[in-house]
Amino acid sequence: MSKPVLNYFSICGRGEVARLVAAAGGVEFEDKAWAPAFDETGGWRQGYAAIGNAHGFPGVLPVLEHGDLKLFQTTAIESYIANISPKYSSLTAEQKAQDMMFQLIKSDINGSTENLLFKKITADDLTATMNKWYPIIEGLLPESGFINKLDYPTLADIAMMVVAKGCMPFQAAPTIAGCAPTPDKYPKLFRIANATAAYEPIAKFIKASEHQTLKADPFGLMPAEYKDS
Ligand SMILES: N[C@@H](CCC(=O)N[C@@H](CS)C(=O)NCC(=O)O)C(=O)O
Repeated sequence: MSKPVLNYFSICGRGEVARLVAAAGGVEFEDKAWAPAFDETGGWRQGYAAIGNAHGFPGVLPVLEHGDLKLFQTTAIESYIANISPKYSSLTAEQKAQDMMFQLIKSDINGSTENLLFKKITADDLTATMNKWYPIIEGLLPESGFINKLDYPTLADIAMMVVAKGCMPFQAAPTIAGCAPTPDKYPKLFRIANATAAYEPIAKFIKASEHQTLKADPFGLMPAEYKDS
């Protein structure tokens, strides 16, 4: 069968976990990035809605196309890619459920952080939300190793890496709001994020990524040192 095609904007957002799990799981895919993601007004550059609409979906991204299978909804796409990977398809029900729990934590955080960037909530609102999320995540993470106790990262670790390292909206919004997490305060989150980013297939993918989507910062919201963090 042909390679899966992932349609998403050329930023981190709801596309990066799918990209990284494909890389980690050895699933060859086409990373069809809508670039530039934004127009000069700061809104999404128009035209992308036709991709989902063509399959009867709402006009949102990500959309995955793989032969006859068309999917929207981020979590479904992430899990599908993991499940067609030889590396992840044999995970136990417990491991898959654990992965999905962290995928959905990431998804909730995506919603709150983008709400600040789209000015739907205030910096104080986001700070209150994130000051609950970061300690909860820290409390759930293991002292050593990856979340599913394998010697390689799974979707859960990748989702936490994106929360800790992804620019838009995961780090950009907390940075604006003044509530960005630090390794001092949340050592387990950053340990897992760093170990996941260092996993060879992931490190290789990030290095080669055409639009550097993980850390893409189209509005220049992040401090200079962020790129090397
Ligand atoms: N529930 C969907 C939401 C998708 C979504 O809202 N995507 C955003 C980008 S992160 C989008 O396409 N926004 C453009 C729009 O709403 O017109 C999912 O989880 O994939």
